[in-house]
Amino acid sequence: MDIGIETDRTPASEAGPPSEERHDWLAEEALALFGLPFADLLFQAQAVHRRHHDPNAVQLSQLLSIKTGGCPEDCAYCPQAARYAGGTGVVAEKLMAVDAVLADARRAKAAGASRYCMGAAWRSPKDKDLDQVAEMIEGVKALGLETCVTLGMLEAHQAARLKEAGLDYYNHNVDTSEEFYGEIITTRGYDERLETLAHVRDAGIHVCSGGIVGMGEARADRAGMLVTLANLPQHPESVPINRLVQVAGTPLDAVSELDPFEFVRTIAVARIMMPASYVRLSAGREDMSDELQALCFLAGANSIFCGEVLLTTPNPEHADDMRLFARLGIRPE
Ligand code: SAM
Ligand code: DTB
Ligand code: SF4
Repeated sequence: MDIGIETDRTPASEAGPPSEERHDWLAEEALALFGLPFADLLFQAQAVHRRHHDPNAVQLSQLLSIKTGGCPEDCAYCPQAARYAGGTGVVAEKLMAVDAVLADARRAKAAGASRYCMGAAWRSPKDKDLDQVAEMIEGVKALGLETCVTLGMLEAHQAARLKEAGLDYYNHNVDTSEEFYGEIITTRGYDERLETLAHVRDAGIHVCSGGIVGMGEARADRAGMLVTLANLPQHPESVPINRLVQVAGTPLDAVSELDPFEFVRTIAVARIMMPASYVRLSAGREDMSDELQALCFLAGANSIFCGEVLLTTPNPEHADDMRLFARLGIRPE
C-alpha cells in the first residue's frame, strides 16, 4: 500500500553495507574528526579498519635511495636539497647501477618485504635516466616484489614509460595542505603535484601519496592535506604519513615537536577518510616508542617501511620491528 511517504524501498536483505568511500569531504568534517575525544576517534577508526582490512596484518615496504642528494628543490624538511648540503653534509651521488639495486632488493625480499621502493633526489627525471630506472623496475619485479618509485614530477609520457616497465606504484606526496605548502616549498607548486598524480593515475599506475606532519603546520593543515587526498577522483591506494625527521642543517631542524597523540589522530582520520587505502606509518619511527607505534596500528596504520635506513636517515632495526610485531600479534605481509 502506498502511504505517500518516500521511504528507502531496498529490502534490507539486498542492501549492502553503506559505501564508506567518499570524495566530497569538507574541511569542517575532517576537523570535527580530529576534535573527537581520543577514544571515540580511535574506536571509529578501528571499526572502519576492521571492515576493510585484516587488523592484525601490516604490509612491509623497503626503501632504497637510488640517487642521493644534490636536488635543486628547496623542500624545507629535506636533507637531500643541494642548497642545505653545507649544513647537512649529505654528499650528492650518481644514479646507482642496476646490479647494486637488485642485490639490495634481494636482501629486502629475504627480510620479508613485499614491496620495494626506489627514491631519487630529482625535481623530475630525465628521459635517459628513466631507461635505467625502467631496468631496475623490471629486475625488481622479476624477483617477485611489488615495485614503487619516487622520482619527482612526471610528465604523461614518462608515466606511460614507467607503466610499460611494469611499475606498480608511484609515490608523490602532496606533503601538506595547499595553504601551508608555500611555507615549505617554493620551487614548485601544489598544482604541479596534483598534475603528476593525475598523470600517474591516467597511466594505470597505483598512486602512493601522503605527507609530513610536525612541520609547524596547524591542525587545519593536517585536515586540509587529508581532504585533498580523499577528494582525489580515486583515493591513493597507499597513503604514507611521515612524522618529520628533523635533520640538522635543514630549515625545519628544531621546529617544535608535535604532540604524539596528534600524530595518532592524523593516522586515525586518514583511515576513516580513505577506508580501503593502505595507511603507512612512514618516516619518524626511529624516534617513536613501541607504545606509540602500537597506537598508530590501532588507529589504522597497516604498512611500514622496513630496513635500517629510509633514504638518508635511520629507521628501526628489522629485528626490533619483528619483536614488536610478535609482541602485538601482528603478521608481516
Ligand atoms: N624527489 C622526489 C620528490 O620529492 O617527490 C622523491 C624523493 S622525496 C625525498 C620523497 C618524500 O620524502 C617527500 O615528498 C617527503 O614527503 C619525504 N621526506 C623527505 N624528507 C623528509 C623528512 N626529513 N622527514 C619526513 N619525510 C621526509
Ligand atoms: C615517503 O612518504 N616517505 C619516504 C618515501 N615516501 C620516499 C621518504 C622518507 C624520507 C625521510 C628522510 C630521509 O631518510 O632522507
Ligand atoms: Fe628534492 Fe624530493 Fe628532497 Fe624536495 S623532497 S628536496 S624534491 S629530494
